[in-house]
Amino acid sequence: MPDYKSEQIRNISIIGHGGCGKTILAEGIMHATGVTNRFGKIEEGNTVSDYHKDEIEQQRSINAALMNCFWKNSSGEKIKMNIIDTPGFMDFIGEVNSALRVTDTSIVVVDAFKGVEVGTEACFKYTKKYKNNIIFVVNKLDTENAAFEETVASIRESFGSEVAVVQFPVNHGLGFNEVIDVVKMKMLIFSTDGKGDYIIENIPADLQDKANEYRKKLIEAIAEEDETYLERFLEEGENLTDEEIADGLRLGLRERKLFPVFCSSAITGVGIKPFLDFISDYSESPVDKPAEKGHRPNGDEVIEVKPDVNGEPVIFMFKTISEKNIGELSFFRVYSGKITAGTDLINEATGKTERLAQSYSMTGKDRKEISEVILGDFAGVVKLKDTHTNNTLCSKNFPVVLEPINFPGPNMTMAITPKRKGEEDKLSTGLHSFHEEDPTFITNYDPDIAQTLIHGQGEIHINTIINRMKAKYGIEVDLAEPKIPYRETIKSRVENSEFKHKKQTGGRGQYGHVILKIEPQKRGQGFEFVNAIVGGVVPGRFIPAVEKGVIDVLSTGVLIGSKVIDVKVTLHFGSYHNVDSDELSFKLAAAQAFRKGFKEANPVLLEPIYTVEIFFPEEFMGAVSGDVSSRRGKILGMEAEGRLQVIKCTIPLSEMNGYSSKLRSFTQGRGSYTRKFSHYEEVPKEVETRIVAEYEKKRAEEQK
Ligand SMILES: Nc1nc2c(ncn2[C@@H]2O[C@H](COP(=O)(O)OP(=O)(O)O)[C@@H](O)[C@H]2O)c(=O)[nH]1
Ligand SMILES: [Mg+2]
Repeated sequence: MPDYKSEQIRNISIIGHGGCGKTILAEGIMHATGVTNRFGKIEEGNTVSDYHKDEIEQQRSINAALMNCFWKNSSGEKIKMNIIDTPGFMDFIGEVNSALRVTDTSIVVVDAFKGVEVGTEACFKYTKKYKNNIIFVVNKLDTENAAFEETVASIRESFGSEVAVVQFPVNHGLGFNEVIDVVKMKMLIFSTDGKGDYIIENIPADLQDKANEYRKKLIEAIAEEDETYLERFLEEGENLTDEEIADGLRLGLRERKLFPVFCSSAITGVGIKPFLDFISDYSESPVDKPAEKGHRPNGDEVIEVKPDVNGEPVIFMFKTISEKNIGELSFFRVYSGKITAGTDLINEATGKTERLAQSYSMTGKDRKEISEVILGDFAGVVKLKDTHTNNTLCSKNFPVVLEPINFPGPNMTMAITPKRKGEEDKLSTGLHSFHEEDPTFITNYDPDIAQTLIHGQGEIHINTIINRMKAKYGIEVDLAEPKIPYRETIKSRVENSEFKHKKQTGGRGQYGHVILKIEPQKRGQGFEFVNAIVGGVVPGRFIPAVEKGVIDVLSTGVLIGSKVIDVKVTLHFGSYHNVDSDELSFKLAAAQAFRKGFKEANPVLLEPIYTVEIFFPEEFMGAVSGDVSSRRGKILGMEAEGRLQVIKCTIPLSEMNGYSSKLRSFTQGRGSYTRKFSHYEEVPKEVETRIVAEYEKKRAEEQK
């Protein structure tokens, strides 16, 4: 049994734009709380969280990393902290999503020079959905150009008046080690050896006014949270008691009415301990959380899963990783009851029973066996039969499926083939296992274009997968833009398209003769075959062969080998030979007659058109809309959504190559888009001519 209770657990995610210092902050926390004796460095590839080979090589986080440590709150009670360090790069936003889904408090790290960045906003957006308590940490205050006030201004501009400074730096810039705490109204002087220790002194006289000013603002922010505070504030001015301030901080944090701002230099350990104190004292424990929402496995009726330490066990799988010598490792949070070694649970996604033989407490790549996982706690478990990210496992007495993590849809699609023939199956196995680890990576085989496709968040995401494929499975691959699923159809009618298939070679000959009427159908009406033969000029037994002959051409195409759609074919005349006619002859005759008639019937190419919604800051309007036009796009509407502009338009799929990277690059990373198949439309003549010419050239080369 662990020596802490669920009330003593804090589940924390560290989020923010790439490079603001999240991983080092996590490292600093591990060091300051005594988990590690050595302070890892990004450049040396030895941090607790970035331990995967690709993370060390790229010097950035790719996977959310789990770790834990112990701290004490102001009453001397032990606090267990489960911490998830998340990657900041937009391509790995799925990892941020999973982390926010299962943590109660988020530390939002902001670079003291750069202020709020694209990634800060992108991550913060998800904290609203999962209602995390928020703490801002202005990091890298030890850098020469660190600008605290400007950074706070940018935080307030992006995230609102709830932002309240609880600390400000005294000597930010090189050598930074002093901070004024405006809750305690003291000055904290830190050691800079990474251990995070500090001594407390009185606020120097020359900083007293500034401290009073910040304290006043903090108290105003607290007063605004709640009627009772406001009344007290109006009566007493800034003289709320310490207790009232503490209650106000607690309430503000939980109700997201107060986003306190802390100071740090993660790399020297400065500032870390005070915000650990703050989280320990004020932020929500798992038992403070409202009930989780779920539903019965076979119904929609909402069921509440209360954070009950004695409840039936319910756990939620938030991440799966595949480790070299261990195999699959799944991380879960307990949402009701507790888990002991050997607990049998049902995976409601598959209906299968899973035995949780051994659970582990995780810190980076290190794991420690634990005998019991209590309500609210995190743990890892190895080799479950059939359990993946987003699955709920529960006791058979209380079947429930918890709300899944809502992963963002893909932004980029590529066709993938192994470089070496014969590795197709191995490649497919690998791709599917990557999907289990990372649900934002998707793979499928598209029979329409006969290609295996992979979908991801962007170029870096896809490249990461490709590199892993090589490292883990030894498979090298080629990537290509997916083929466009063009369609072929006709615009006018041909009354008589005739073909006589006749062969006289020695013994029995071949004879089939048909006349077809070929006409266009309305879009979406599909293919129709009509038998209008009278007087048995084509005997009934050959009619199916005629239809088959036409259908074969529908799938192989006439112009560029794409599917033919929306045509009506009527067989209305023909002839046969008593001895030589057979099914094959009629099939060949019908195929030829159809091909010939199709070419005469004003054939056209159709291309898939997507509805696209593009989100971006106003200042990029010219660039975004100009780019849409250059892609043969048609703008359907524009509107403002919050601080962003939205363009709704249609764009042909064939014009969307590499769109996600391009949009990011000309909106400085701030643009994003979603797309959805809409309909098929005729390809403009000049484009069609080019496509047909390319197709014919390629065929000619293949036949050489
Ligand atoms: N000077 C300074 N550098 C820092 C600090 N925190 C992180 N860094 C450096 O900033 C870079 C990015 O840090 P990292 O923790 O990987 O950022 P992440 O992408 O947010 O995880 C690394 O080179 C770190 O050593 C800090 O407080 N001060
Ligand atoms: Mg990192």
